[in-house]
Formats: sequence, C-alpha cells, structure tokens
Amino acid sequence: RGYLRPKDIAIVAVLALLPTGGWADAAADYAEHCASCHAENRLGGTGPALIPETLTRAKNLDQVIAHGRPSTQMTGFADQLSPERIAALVEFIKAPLAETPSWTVADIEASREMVADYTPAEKPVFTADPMNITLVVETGDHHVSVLDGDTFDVLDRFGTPYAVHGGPKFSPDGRYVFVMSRDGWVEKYDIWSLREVGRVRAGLNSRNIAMSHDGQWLAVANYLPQTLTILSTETLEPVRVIDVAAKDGTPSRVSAVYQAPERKSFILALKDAPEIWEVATDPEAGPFYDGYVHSFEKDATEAFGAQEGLFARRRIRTEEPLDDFFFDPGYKNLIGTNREGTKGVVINLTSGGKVAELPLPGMPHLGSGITWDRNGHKVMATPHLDEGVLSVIDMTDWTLVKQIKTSGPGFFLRSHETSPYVWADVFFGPHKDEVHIIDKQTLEIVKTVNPAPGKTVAHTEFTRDGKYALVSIWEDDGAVVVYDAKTLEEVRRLPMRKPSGKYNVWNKITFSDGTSH
Ligand code: DHE
Repeated sequence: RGYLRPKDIAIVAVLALLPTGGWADAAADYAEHCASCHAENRLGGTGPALIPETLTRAKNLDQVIAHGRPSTQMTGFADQLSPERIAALVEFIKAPLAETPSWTVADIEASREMVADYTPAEKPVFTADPMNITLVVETGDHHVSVLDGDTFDVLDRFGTPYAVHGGPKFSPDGRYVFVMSRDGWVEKYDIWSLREVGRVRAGLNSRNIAMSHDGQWLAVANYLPQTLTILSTETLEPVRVIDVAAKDGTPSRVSAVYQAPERKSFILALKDAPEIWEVATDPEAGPFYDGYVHSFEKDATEAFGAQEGLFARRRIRTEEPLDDFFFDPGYKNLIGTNREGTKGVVINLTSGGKVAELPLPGMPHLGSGITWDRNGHKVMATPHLDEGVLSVIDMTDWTLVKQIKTSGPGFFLRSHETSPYVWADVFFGPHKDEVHIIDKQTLEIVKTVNPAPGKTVAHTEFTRDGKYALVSIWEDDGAVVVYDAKTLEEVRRLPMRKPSGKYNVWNKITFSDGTSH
C-alpha cells in the first residue's frame, strides 16, 4: 500500500504525456475501434496482440492506425480519429498491461483450432520431390509459399498467423511443418496434403520452436508468460507447461529453445538467469539433477531432487546469462554469447563446465552460424550484428582462424555440403543490397551479388542437391532470386511479398552442415 510498482509508474508516466482526458479517450477509442479484432485485454484475437512486448519492433504505429496495413484486415481510421487521438491510442497500446497476463494450459487448450474438413492424404498430392520442397516465409502478407525445389513452381501459398519469426520446424520425416508467430500461435501444415491441419496459441509472446528427436513433441519458448510450452505434434494439445525460474526462484524469460536430437533433449537459453536448461525428450532419460551439479555427480540424487524420464529437467550453471546458441555437430558443446555481445563462451553439455572463451566482440549472431570442413578441421563461421565481419572459429581447439571483413554487418549465413562457398548477406547499412560469396577454403570473398540495388537482400537457402541458391529481396514487392550455385549467375526471379527465411525440407531434416538448426 502506498507504493507504485514499476509498471504503474510506467502507466502514470504515459498518462502524464497525454493531453487532458487522453487516457480515457484512448481507452474508449480502443474499446470502440480496436477491441473487436485485438481483444479487450489487448492480447490479440483475429488481429495481433497490442502490448509493449510485441510492439517494441513495430514502426510507424500512427501511420498503421491512420491508413491500415495493405493486404490485411487492418483498415485505416484517419477519417474517424484525429492525429491527436491516434497519437494517444499509440501511447495506450504501448503502455504495459496493468496485470501480467496468465496463459494457462486451459487457455492454450481453448485456443486450439483444428481444421474441420482436413483429411491427411495417403501420398503427396503433387508429383514434385517431397524432400526437395522449399518453404518461403512471406512476411509482407503473412503467408508461406510452398515451392517445388526442382521447377520452382509454387504448389501452394498458405496463410500464417501474424508475424512469423524463426525457422519453421519439420517433422523428422519431412511431411509436416510447424510455424510460429511472435504472438505465440503455432500452425501445423501438412505438406503432402498441401493443407493446414490446425493452430494453437502456446504463449502470448514467443521466441521460437523446437522439434523433439522423435517428432512427438514441439517445444515453444515464451517470453510472456515465462514458460516453456510442450505441445503434442499430432494433436497440438499442450502436454506440459513448465514454469521457468532460476534456482533461486527468479522467473526468467526463455530466449530460445533448441532441438538436440543426438542428446534426445531440448536445450533452453534463459534470458534472465545464469543457467542453461536441458529438458529430456527421452522417456528413459535421467536422472537429471535440479541442483547446480553436473550430470556425473550421480550420488547427489537425493539431495538435489533428481528428475527422470520424459521432460526431466537439468540446470547447468553459467557465470552469466548466455544467449543465441550454436552447437557442435555432435551436440557435445554449445557456444553462447553474453548479454553485452562481447564474447563467446563454450560450455560442455555433459559436464556443464566451461571449455573456452572466444574473442567475439561486436555482437556475434551465433544462431546463424554454420560449419564446414577445412584442412581436416571442422570450422564454424558466425556473422556479427554490430560490425562488418564474419568470425571463423576452429572447432577442434576453439581458436579464431580469421575475421573476414564484409561491407557491413550481416544476419544470415548459408552453405551446402556440395558447395565450395558460404553465402553471407549484408543486412545493415548502405550495402544492405549485397550478398558476399566466400570461398570455404581460402576464406576470401570471391564474388558479391547485388540483385536489387538499394533494397535489402538477405537470407540464402539451397535446394536439396545444392545446385541452386535462393536469396530473398526482402521488400514488400520483393522476390526470391534463384542463382546457379556453381556459376553464381541468376537463373530465375520469383515475385514474393517481403520474403524472409527459406527452408528446404531435406537440408533441414538432415541437419545439413550448411544450414542453421
Ligand atoms: Fe531472428 C531465427 C532471435 C530479430 C528473422 N532469430 C532466429 C532464432 C532466434 C532469433 C533465437 C533461431 C530460432 C529458430 O529458428 O528456431 N531474432 C532474434 C533476436 O533476438 C532478434 C535479434 C531480436 C528480436 O526481435 O527477436 C531477432 N530475426 C530478427 C529480425 O529482425 C528478422 C531479420 C526479421 C523478423 O522476421 O523479425 C529475423 N530470425 C529471423 C529468421 C530466422 C530467425 C528469418 C530463421 C533463420 C533460419 O534460417 O533458420
């Protein structure tokens, strides 16, 4: 009593910024114009959630409210609301919610919508190679295009939840794919039948998803609430919601969940705790210890409350919270970055101990890392988000082999077992229209392509056989440009609506060295 919580202070600060009566007017305007699609509690309905957790990256919200978003159901309100009232509405939706919303197993279950007339096809309803399907996420109008990887024909184009982020995850046989939106919706799509199977809201603000080694479970990493949701891949039913908190009880957001098939587990990066979690997907797993002990300390079972079997959880203590993981090919070690993005830390997943520290300043984006063989050594490369370099690390002794200078900070790297090159985009800065092609052995840039001068060009994916490399022109009237991966010449251009990531079934389910996992 008498004290304000930080979120109350934030609301008071927002109120102070509004003209007299602004908050009440904004709340009334929200109720009248927005609530029917975005829900009274702002957690989203047919439209996305309008809460600060999901709006931090949204730009020009006043323009969106005034003029709507093309190709969506969001219409403009400029003829009904003055610029001042629109500005007040923007502040209203950016203010924290008065109460941290909960999202329980019952809420998840109630959100589940299975497509009523879906019947699984007995075999693919197309003649294309089902293992060479490539999905293109089109963020411009929230669709995914299903491409025949040989002819580049679009076999289907299906609607997704709003703002898909991260890589879709395929079932181990490549038949089903799951995509996730930042609002926590997970959609299941049957590639053989070219049909959506259903969708479920697994969290309110989610980071990414991971598939279990046996294809039975899909884990969803959430920021809001601070949980890991585990869904049945067959029915999309929630089978477990794990509250995520450090050993001392402090709740933590989950930065990301990773699939570690060779360990038969999920690995979690915790945003707010100096811990890495491992959650078993193996019914025979364990014992896993709940204390800050390593797995070899078997006699600590009693003292630390061991968990066994499916979804048993293990904590690995770290010196500081680590994020953005990259795994070595055997899933024995992971590399994570610290919050400041000044170094890489190698952790042995079996002992839980720190193996090495890597000199990686400039915000390395390890999640985009890829590996290949060079001079008998396995090397990995990672772009840096703050500077125009790629770091190449020798994974046998964790030494820095080279920093390759690029014409600006990049986001994504891709290669293929059959390709002598790494494709590295320049996502930020004046050279955002360039993609460097780098020789895997000499580590020199051999060519820079620039398919759409002045536009953002990013993210490469290869076809199954590695013959073609597909690059996105990341613009609303964008395209996927198909290159001959040998001659490095453009062979096709497929118009797409702000295409972002592309994912080849075969490359993903075989965990190809050249692709992110
Ligand atoms: Fe991503 C993958 C985190 C911003 C597009 N991004 C991932 C993954 C993580 C991550 C943890 C791996 C998940 C997986 O595939 O399972 N991304 C983050 C961030 O923390 C960051 C920097 C800030 C944020 O807002 O979350 C961020 N990401 C972006 C973007 O701004 C991008 C360029 C546009 C967008 O869609 O939001 C973007 N991220 C992507 C894409 C992938 C991705 C296309 C999948 C790449 C792949 O090839 O697998």
